[in-house]
Amino acid sequence: MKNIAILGSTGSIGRSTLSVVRSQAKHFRAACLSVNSDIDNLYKQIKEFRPFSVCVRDKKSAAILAKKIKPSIKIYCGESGLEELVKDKRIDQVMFALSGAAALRPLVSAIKSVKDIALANKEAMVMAGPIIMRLAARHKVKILPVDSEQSAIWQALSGSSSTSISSIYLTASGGPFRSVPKNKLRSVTINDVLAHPRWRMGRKITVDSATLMNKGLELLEAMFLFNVEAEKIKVLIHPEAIIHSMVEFADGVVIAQLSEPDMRIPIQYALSYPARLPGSLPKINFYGLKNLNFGKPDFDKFPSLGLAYQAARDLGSMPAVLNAANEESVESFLNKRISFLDIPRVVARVMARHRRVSSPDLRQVMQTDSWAREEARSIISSLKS
Ligand code: MN3
Repeated sequence: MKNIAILGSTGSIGRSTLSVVRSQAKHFRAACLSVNSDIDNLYKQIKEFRPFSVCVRDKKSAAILAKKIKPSIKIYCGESGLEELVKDKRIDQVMFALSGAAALRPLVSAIKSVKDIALANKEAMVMAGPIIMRLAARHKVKILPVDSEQSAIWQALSGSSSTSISSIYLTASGGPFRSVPKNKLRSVTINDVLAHPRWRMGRKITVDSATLMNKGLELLEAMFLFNVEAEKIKVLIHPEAIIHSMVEFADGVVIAQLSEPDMRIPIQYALSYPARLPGSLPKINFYGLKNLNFGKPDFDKFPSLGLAYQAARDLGSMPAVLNAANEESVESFLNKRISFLDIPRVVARVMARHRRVSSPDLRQVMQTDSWAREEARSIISSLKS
């Protein structure tokens, strides 16, 4: 029985993780839960899963929750609360299902407390990949990828050394605007963006999927997780989302990972690794599959992808700038303060203004993150007026 802490338990990945825990109750227990603001659903989850501890955003939410649940369940609050929660000796593995840069400090804390990591959050790895990987190696902690593409690459590699890789094909569904002409993108609305063809996800990642920044973040994440340079990672549009990524080795052999597009599959493997558990997850019906299509991404239509490649060549503090400027722009787009096409414009301008630090430590990464957010906000307010 593995005790799992699930950070971000009411989000899309969090709920899928709890669904895996529910269906594999002999193997996993939801030992700790955390949410940002969804106290009502957290309360329902507490009643069903009876965790040791939970974490909420602030003292006010903690006080509301404390009146409703048993005093034996410890309540933490805020980012510092998450840093404390993950230290609990009873926890075996921490699922990072929360989105955004807020995952970075709790991730560092979990690694230092020698907890294996199931990583669905991309932003922390994009910001501080080399620091996280060094820290994990030092503490002998496994970082098990949950994102379907990273899980696919990890499974395709299954122990092969990164020196034998000739290319990684990072597959992309292409998002909701794959077949929409470029001149129509000017007028897209939040509702157009949130109608993703293949995956139901949180709002931030859904916008990132529409701009293809999601693939850009995955490019950076894959570089750090698997120690591969940007030039070897190719984005491949694959609308059916059946192949979740592939590795081509030096001898020309390609190993792909295929499964139904259902996040419970990579989530369960990150929790059960190295075992593969039988269960009721959906399986591919190859006899019903007519076509698998592949194509090149359109860098002209989706400038965010080119910006991510630029950050991937620059490295140092640049990926943290890309991430922070993108998070701020997406937030502003969701609040209807900027247009869809403004998102990459803002990111490009913040990157152009950045004076890169070549190998930043954690403190410099955090400083870069705050600097880039301030720059993005000031550019956004100048765009508006
Ligand atoms: Mn993905």
